[in-house]
Amino acid sequence: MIEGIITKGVGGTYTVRREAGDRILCQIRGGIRKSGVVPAVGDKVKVSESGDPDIPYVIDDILPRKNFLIRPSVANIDCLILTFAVCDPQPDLTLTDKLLVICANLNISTVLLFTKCDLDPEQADTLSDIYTSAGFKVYRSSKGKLFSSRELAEVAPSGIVAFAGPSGVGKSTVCNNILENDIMQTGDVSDRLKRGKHTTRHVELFDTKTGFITDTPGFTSLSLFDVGTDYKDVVKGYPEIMRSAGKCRFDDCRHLSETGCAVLEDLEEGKIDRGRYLRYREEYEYLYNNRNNYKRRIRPV
Ligand SMILES: Nc1nc2c(ncn2[C@@H]2O[C@H](COP(=O)(O)OP(=O)(O)OP(=O)(O)O)[C@@H](O)[C@H]2O)c(=O)[nH]1
Ligand SMILES: [Mg+2]
Ligand SMILES: [Zn+2]
Repeated sequence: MIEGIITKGVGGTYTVRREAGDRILCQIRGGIRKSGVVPAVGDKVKVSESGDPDIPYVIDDILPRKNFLIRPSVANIDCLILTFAVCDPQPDLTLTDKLLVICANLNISTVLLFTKCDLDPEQADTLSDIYTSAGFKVYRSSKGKLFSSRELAEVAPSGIVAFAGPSGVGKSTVCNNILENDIMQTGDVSDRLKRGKHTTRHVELFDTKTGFITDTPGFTSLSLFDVGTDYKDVVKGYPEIMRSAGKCRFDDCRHLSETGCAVLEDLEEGKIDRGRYLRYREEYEYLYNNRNNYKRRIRPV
């Protein structure tokens, strides 16, 4: 059996890149389908010949996943680059922070990429400061100085790197820059709605000098409740709150209004960004108040 990695899946037919670098077309063995596991881009698989000249190989086995993100659907991510524009479209920091919570809980390492910094350098500085002091690695991209292969190699020296974020922020533009090829179609931001037009529709892994990148379709909203995040796990997306929490008087402090809460003290002293804190509190309270409705969850990520 030959091992490879799924780089693309369309209508039940999968493209697998073999170790040698060539790509083959595969169908999947019925048994896998019955087990309920849906193969995803990024899956490491074992394949053998199928005997069918149209789709000459068959996926016999999917190796255990290191992690799996449902939306975008990618397995075995080594680093997720959360991509947001500083404007056009305006950044939705609630969405940014929710994605950070999800990735932290799935053990997916993340960095932030703020794009279109040429359009509003001041906003770029403000956002970079907020997230750098929270404890994240932040990169910037602008017209004329797009996020590059050199920076990509710094983010992840090998493995799978996925770009995720809202529509129209420039994910495909950055991927094209890294691949030195206009392989991904890009689209304007709508003048009327001030939103992207969902130009990218599928997920595909491309070879880079260091591993793989994948562009992903943009998305607009996300519910931590739907993906099954526990209220106790919200804090994992907030390294700055976890840092201060070590000094809280009570071990089970929720950092809402408890006496001796070091997070609230650090917030008053300006050591924690108020916007970030308020988003933590809102999400914590929402999930806490709905904690008994978890059966309604769609499915855990
Ligand atoms: N000014 C400026 N415009 C940019 C920058 N990066 C991308 N754009 C423009 O933003 C628009 C959207 O870019 P795309 O790369 O298609 O965005 P996307 O994130 O892939 O969008 P979806 O595929 O819809 O999710 C295009 O018109 C790009 O030319 C940048 O750094 N500065
Ligand atoms: Mg795109
Ligand atoms: Zn506290």
